[in-house]
Amino acid sequence: MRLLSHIHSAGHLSPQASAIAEKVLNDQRISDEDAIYLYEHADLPFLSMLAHHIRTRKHGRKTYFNRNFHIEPTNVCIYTCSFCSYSRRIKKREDGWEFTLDEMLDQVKAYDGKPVTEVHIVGGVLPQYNYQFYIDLFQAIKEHRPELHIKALTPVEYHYIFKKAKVSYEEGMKAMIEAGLDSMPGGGAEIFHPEIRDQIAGGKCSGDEWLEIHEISHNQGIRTNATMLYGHIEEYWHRVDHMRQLRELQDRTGGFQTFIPLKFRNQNNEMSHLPEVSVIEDLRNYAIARIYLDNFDHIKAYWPMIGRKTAQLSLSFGVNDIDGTIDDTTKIYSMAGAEDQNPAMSTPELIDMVKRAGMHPIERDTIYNVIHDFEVEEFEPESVDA
Ligand code: V47
Ligand code: SF4
Repeated sequence: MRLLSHIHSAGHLSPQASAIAEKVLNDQRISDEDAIYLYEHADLPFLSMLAHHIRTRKHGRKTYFNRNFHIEPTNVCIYTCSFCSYSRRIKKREDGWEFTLDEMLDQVKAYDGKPVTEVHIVGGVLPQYNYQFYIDLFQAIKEHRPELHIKALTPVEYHYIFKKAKVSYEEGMKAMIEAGLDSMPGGGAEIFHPEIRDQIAGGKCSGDEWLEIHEISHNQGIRTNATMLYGHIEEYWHRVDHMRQLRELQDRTGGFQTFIPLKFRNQNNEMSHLPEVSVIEDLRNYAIARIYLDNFDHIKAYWPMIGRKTAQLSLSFGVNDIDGTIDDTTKIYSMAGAEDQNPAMSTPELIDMVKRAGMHPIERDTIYNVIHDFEVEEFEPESVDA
């Protein structure tokens, strides 16, 4: 309770803010109204204190990253999400790419002998990338490198390919897992509420369908992530509604690992007229997510999207994961105007970034097993590839 009296003495807290602080310090869940109050009224120091308290209670100073690379099968897409800077509509595909299965396998083979632990596969939706294609791809990757963790596709792709193949979500997810799928990334969530989703998500799966496919995946034993695309046309209550649905699903299954807020970037898309939110708003959003999502273990700042400096700052606002090395294998954010046009960070750079923020760097695998603890180990270039 010393922190509570410190918080009180730091300024005049409103009765609502004081009641929220008491809940957090007593390890109690905050309500939707509390979260909306925080979005509308709470200042940065107050949010930092509460979020950092929770992050420290859960993880101490531990900050996780992994060694990963992405495969983006295509940047052509049948959907028309208005925030997407990446997809080339079917009709104008001059600068579009469509990799074959063999080309994707070659991208995996390029990492032979390198200590990556995860391949993250996500891209546009096209008819030729169908149910059988992904089964064959996952099997081929596992045949080549069985220990490489496959984190692939989102309910956007699964909903589309399962409908076309006329298989149920249950049957489809079971087949994908049997073929080698190890976990699902958090993409495609955007904002669940139809009032916003119908305006931005270009006809892809609904919020309910997204949640259902994650629930089925959890019930079939794989872990998944969740994202929220914020800072465009949504209001604060839409963000809280989105996080409430994630928190409720997590209460039922416990299958989510990490929540990843994704800041809307406004270059080269149909919503370019909207300004991007400030860094202050990014930090407030990370902190409120950490405070509200009490049943999520991890909050991730995805550095290729948010930028290295904000990712470093976010570690004092509830964030305890900064994704991975990436190795310049994703184009989604550089095309949307993120600072890093060729996103790649070496392991020493990630370690340095975390240490300079006063935190404790840990290399993890996708499901948070510790691979290297860089507080107790020195980084050894000859034993581990940068
Ligand atoms: O669903 C697309 C977002 C997501 C823009 O699970 C945009 O570990 C901002 O989900 N501005 C895909 N965001 C990426 C994703 C992801 C990334 C890293 C790690 C994980 C994980 C998941 O990217 C899409 C969409 O919400 N997005 N365009 C844009 N202009
Ligand atoms: Fe297609 Fe995904 Fe872009 Fe939407 S966000 S248009 S589903 S690639």
